[in-house]
Amino acid sequence: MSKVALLMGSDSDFDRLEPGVKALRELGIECEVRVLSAHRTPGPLVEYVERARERGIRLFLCAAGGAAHLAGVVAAHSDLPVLGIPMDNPPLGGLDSLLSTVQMPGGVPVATFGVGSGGPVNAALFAARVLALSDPELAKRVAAYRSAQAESVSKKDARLQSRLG
Ligand code: RP5
Repeated sequence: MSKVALLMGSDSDFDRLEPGVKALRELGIECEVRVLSAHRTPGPLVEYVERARERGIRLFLCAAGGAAHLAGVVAAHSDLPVLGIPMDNPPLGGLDSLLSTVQMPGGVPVATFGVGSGGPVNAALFAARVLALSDPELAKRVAAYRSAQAESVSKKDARLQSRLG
């Protein structure tokens, strides 16, 4: 079974990443969740990344804040796709993380997601869509997720209409 790895630079990132973990679980995607830092644990990070493919990892989701080098370092040590999630930390609110993650030099790709609550969920859904290209059962679950989301928005619209009279 294909797996993804969700790496974060600190456990202080986890609460904001949990919706992404929830989306992966809802879609039945196995996920290894680890705290591994490009700066604080560079050795264990590289060791983990270099052994990931043989354990069935197919994509990395990498979340970090501030001088966010996690996704870039992972992409430098692996040929697997890397999805970067910039964390919206104080004092700069995530612009620092966004630029550190997105502005990679040519040759070392990191697909970077948005700052804020959409980022972790969208990274999870993007990972699901990539894996679904070669997994028809997952493709059905991805389609069902999108339909359920549309239905939930329609219900919200109906509630708003009745509230407005
Ligand atoms: C980054 O530094 C982490 O990803 C986190 O967003 C930030 C702060 O980490 P802590 O000081 O809270 O451990 O590497």
